[in-house]
Amino acid sequence: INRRTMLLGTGTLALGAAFHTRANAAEFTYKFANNLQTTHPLNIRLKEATDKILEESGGRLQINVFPSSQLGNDTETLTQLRSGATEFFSLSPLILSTLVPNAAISGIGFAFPDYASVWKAMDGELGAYARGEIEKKGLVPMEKIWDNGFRQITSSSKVINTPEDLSGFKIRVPPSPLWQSMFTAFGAAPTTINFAEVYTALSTGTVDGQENPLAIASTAKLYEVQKHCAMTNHMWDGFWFLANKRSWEALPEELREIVAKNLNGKADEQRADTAKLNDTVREELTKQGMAFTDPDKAAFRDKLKQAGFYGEWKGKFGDEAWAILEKAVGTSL
Ligand code: X2X
Repeated sequence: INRRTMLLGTGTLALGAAFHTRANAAEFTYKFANNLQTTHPLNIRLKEATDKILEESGGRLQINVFPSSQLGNDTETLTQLRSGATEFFSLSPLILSTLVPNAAISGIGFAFPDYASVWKAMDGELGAYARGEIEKKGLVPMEKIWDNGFRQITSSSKVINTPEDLSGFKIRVPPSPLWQSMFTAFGAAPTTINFAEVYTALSTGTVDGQENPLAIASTAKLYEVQKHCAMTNHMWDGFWFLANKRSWEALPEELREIVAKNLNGKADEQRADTAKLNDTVREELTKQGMAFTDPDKAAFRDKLKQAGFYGEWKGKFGDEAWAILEKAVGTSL
């Protein structure tokens, strides 16, 4: 008896415990990474969607959300998504362009005049084109892109009113050739920094400014380290919801349907929340001490034209992609 029985007993207990845990755990436990704070509409609506997915799957699929770049910065997380270490990730089309070059086409400066034209394009032919490019690289994009917003330029000291004010301006841009190119065309001095490191870079003075929609200036508390904001609306940006292909295909069809239904289904509410926040939060930021300017946007667009920005990117994206963009926005760029 003794030793042998005791070991056997312990073994049985351990097995029993493992079995018990198994019975309560989901059949699939996946991670969803993103770079935004929990207070941003993307995370609020994403939490609602993943709660619904758990419920509607009868507890079979649990998607745990990791906000604020908890699993790594965007560049690192894209690598994890490709290997399957992270199953889901929401990413700007422009950062995704480091893997899928033509995904960046929706981020061309001043392409969209308003949200109506954005959603028409992204839920239409332009979005379908981008998703096709993403699929070719072995990632699975959800049908609906979520909103980040129209981007504005903030600065720690300098007031920005004209494109000339950007001359030599040390500005952070996300890791993407298109962003680097746009701010080089403006005459600024852009530095590539992942969003996870932006607050620190601004507070230590590595860079003097950054550009993001107001919803992010607010939820990421950039007003603590930035003084001025120029409402340039220089481009629109969103978040593709991406899945690792093997992880996606490992889900039975009925679970894939539940995921797609809920992630796509929450997009409209998230877009409405974000647009509203981008619209209303200026007053809040003013109270926090930020000073706003409303520059002539046409001057900034002209600066890009003169610098050859549009011609250069038309060449890079190719005539086919450029034609889809121009058709979507209804003008020649
Ligand atoms: O990195 C940024 O600035 C952000 C949060 O807007 C993106 O994800 C592109």
